[in-house]
Amino acid sequence: MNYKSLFYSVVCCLFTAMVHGQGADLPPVVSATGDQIYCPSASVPIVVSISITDPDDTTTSAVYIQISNGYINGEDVLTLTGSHPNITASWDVIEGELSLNGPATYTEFEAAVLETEFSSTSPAPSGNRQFSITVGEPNFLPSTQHYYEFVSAPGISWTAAESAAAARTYFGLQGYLVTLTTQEEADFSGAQASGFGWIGATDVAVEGEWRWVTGPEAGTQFWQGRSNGTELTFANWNGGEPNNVGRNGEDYAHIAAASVIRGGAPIGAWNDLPNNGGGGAYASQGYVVEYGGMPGDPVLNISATTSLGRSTCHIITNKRITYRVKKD
Ligand SMILES: [Ca+2]
Ligand SMILES: [Ca+2]
Ligand SMILES: [Ca+2]
Repeated sequence: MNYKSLFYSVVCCLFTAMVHGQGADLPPVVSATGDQIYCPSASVPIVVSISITDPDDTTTSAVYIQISNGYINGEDVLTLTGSHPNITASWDVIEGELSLNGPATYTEFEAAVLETEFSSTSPAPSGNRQFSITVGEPNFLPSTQHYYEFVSAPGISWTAAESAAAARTYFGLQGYLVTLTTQEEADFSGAQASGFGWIGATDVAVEGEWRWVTGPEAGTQFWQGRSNGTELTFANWNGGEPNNVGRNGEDYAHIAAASVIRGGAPIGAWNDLPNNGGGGAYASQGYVVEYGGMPGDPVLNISATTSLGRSTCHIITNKRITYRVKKD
């Protein structure tokens, strides 16, 4: 091979790699319609139409349908109806998420999503609902358009977790140790971690200056001081935290286990720890990775959202039929 043909083959392969992204696995594209009205004591499909296309696959392992906004635990349920021999559904009451588990073809998943219905046991359900339909493992939060994933890695240090998160990608999106800038995002990630998980915050550079040091927010200070300190943007500390205890202090933040939440703090509240974590409920279990918002990320459409509005419906019954009328 002469230099000229070597040059062209390198350019060709670089170009091919750029066009096709990382490896051969291209993301599916999901779109859905369905902005419907819910009548109490009825059930209603969560979509009117659904389309899942994929340039290089015909099957996938799972589709997740989550009540991503307005979920009322103990009242709301998503149910798969109809006959879907290659798909089993499981309902996670904590996360408000119905998993449709295959493997099955996209066509089969489309049919299953079309026959997934929302219902509420409340005679007068309140508020609206938003549903997110996602192909893939990490959960999607419509308000940030980002994906979140807890990675189990017992014993991992914060600094190792930071590197490990940055080494992960999801359909070409750059991973980073999670940055939590709203209560919704903090609650969402807290529910996923369901225990201990490192997050992208530290005050190692200057004691008491708590900053996000990962992701699009890298460098942003969100808290000044200890537990009686000042919230500058958003913080979600556990009661009495951060306290920087011990001879060497505590400079790395994590989502605390539910068993140590105190002082009225929400599940998923944060604590500061040394780089290697602590013992018992403070022993490191892993970390939470966020995907989205980084420079150079590809544009993905692997989730779609639909919504459900509440209506005042009255029920008309005659001798033959019962039907519901939307009253608005
Ligand atoms: Ca974030
Ligand atoms: Ca500290
Ligand atoms: Ca602490």
